[in-house]
Amino acid sequence: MYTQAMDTMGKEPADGQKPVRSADEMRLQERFDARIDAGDFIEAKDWMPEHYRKTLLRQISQHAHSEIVGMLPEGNWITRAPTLKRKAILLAKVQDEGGHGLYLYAAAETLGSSRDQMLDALHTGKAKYSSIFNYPTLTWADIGTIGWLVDGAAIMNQVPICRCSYAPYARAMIRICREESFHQRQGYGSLLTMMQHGTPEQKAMVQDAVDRWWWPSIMMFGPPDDQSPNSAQSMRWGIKRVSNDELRQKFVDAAVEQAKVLGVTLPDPELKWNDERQAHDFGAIDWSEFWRVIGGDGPCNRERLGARVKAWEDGAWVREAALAHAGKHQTMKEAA
Ligand code: BYC
Repeated sequence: MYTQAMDTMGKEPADGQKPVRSADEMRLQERFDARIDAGDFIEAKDWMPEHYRKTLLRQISQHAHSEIVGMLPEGNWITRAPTLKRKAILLAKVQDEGGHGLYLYAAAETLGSSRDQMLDALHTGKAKYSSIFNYPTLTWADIGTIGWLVDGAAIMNQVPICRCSYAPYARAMIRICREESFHQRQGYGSLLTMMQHGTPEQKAMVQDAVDRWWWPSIMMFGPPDDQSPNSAQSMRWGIKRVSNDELRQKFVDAAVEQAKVLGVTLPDPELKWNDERQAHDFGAIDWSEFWRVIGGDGPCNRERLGARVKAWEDGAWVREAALAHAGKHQTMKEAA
């Protein structure tokens, strides 16, 4: 069985012992902490603690894998988009996701891991990718709903990462977030067209897609703060700027208003405005489902990973040909 739960990147040694550090290293650590406290950005060439480097590598590579695996459920609908306009938009969106993956792999490479190592971790089930892409896209309305809810959740989570303390990640995120807002709007626009001009069947299809994607979308922000082992340290280092629960709450509050305009019902009978908190209360999330999905046992985990591994194996001849071509040119240059 494929699992996403074996990633060891970014973890302290198993025996919990801290390595002995020299006086020089302690000075470097103090300087690093002072820079983080002052809100400075850290560049690839700067000294950084090993745990900071590994935490970033874990998060950025997981993020890159999510973009690449995220192409699969949407790519599945390119040939079946209802109009040429929608097909062109979806093609552009899926291509953007591939680009996001490449920016992020490049940012992760600055931390000392090769692309081959990261892809190997994905293909062997050691590295995680976002839980959300282990759910199936059953109808055309799923594509609009992914744009609205999944890209909407991604923007909510990723805008604060534009201020991440690690500069190469922050720079990649600025470009990604610009494109994500187009993705969110095209999804919402597509659903709005179906809800305002569609047949009763099309409207029901939108509601059904929202019913299936709502809970997995709010799980995307990760476990509750008190069950999030990485949050405290990542917040201290300025890798994460806003907590999982705070982002989830902001997303729910925004989505409630958007759902009203769309004319769909969010599938949570406990969702209601709380005047005291000035935020919406919402029902209990089924965290056992979340842990099961990230543990490798979601509806499409095997299919998604199988598709990535197959694409990698089928593309071997392209990589070999590109290397042979580059080698030939190098030899010709040297001979000239
Ligand atoms: N799915 O301590 P926590 C997109 C893991 S791309 C799977 O809170 P952290 C898009 C977590 O890794 C969306 N695993 O962790 C693409 C940790 O396990 P490990 C991707 C999850 O890192 C194409 C454990 O649970 N976005 O939207 O502080 C088309 C405990 O969690 C998830 C990013 O990657 C999850 N949802 O916080 C359309 C954004 N949540 O590694 C759209 C960057 C948690 O300790 N990443 N886990 O074994 C982040 O902001 C953070 O990594 C997270 C998790 C908020 C996701």
